[in-house]
Amino acid sequence: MGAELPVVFDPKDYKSDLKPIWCPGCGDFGVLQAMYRALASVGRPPHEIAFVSGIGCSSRIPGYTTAYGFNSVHGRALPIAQGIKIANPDLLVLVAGGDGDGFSIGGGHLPHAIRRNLDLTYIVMDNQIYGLTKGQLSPTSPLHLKTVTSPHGAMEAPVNPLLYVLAYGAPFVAQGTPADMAGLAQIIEDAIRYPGFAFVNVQSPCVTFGQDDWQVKQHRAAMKTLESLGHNSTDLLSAMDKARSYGSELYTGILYKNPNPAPTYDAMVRERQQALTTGSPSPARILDGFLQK
Ligand SMILES: Cc1ncc(C[n+]2csc(CCOP(=O)(O)OP(=O)(O)O)c2C)c(N)n1
Ligand code: SF4
Repeated sequence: MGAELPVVFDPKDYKSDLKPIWCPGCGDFGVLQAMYRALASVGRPPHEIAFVSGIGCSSRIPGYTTAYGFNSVHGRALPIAQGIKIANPDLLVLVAGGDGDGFSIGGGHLPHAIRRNLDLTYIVMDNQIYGLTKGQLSPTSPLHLKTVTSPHGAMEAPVNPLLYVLAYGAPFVAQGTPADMAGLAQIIEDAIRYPGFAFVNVQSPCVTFGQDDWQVKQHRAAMKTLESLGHNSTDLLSAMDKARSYGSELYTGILYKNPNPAPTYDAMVRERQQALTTGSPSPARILDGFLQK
């Protein structure tokens, strides 16, 4: 008998029959393409992948893949994904959604997912606006931005997602843009391969309600790859320094990658389950104990 040939996947193996209904030119199209490429490079079959999202334009993304998908509840993608990973740690679990979903209504879940350090990849399509509900302010909208809910300009300073997740101890933090598809696919692949909580902030422009001067064309001109700057992604303080420029600089690549990954929560749960069941009496013996007079 000959040796079994390794299964090689193609990006189109992850593409579902559902046609995306995003507005033409939406940045999320590029994120989806980068995702297909990353998944093909990682090479896990679609039936071994669970893709969870919240609610929003960006949260439609799981439906456009052949992986198991759950387009869940606004702001609740992370708790659901954590439950799935703990129940079935063998699954590759991906989480995606918008900046509103992740940093506003779902913002309270993020620190806890980070401190538990489950082996998840969380991709936020950060368009600095609420797209699905037609252009309200989001937590990452820049100060003074005029929207339907801020006709005279936003009065709140934006959340800085990169600094926020670094401060909470995320072991893998990166940023990308669909303006650099190859770079984004590589970032997503690296995030998936990282054994722990990996966060990817994707600057994904909303062509319909987003800022006219912050679209893919402007990203292409503004982006600076961290690699070309000689950034050391194992240096947390340097990563925080770069993260401080969120909103004024577009750094792409891996900001931080902890070189000594900590044990993941899912691995610890599995270990504890094994420890508690090894050498324990069988259920039949336990039942016998109750039945004895
Ligand atoms: C509990 C709940 N509150 C509010 C909404 C309404 N809602 C749906 S999507 C959304 C925000 C969408 O913005 P974002 O998460 O940034 O995603 P985008 O559409 O921009 O990709 C809101 C407020 C909802 N569906 N459920
Ligand atoms: S409203 Fe914005 S985020 Fe939603 S599909 Fe259209 S361009 Fe994309």
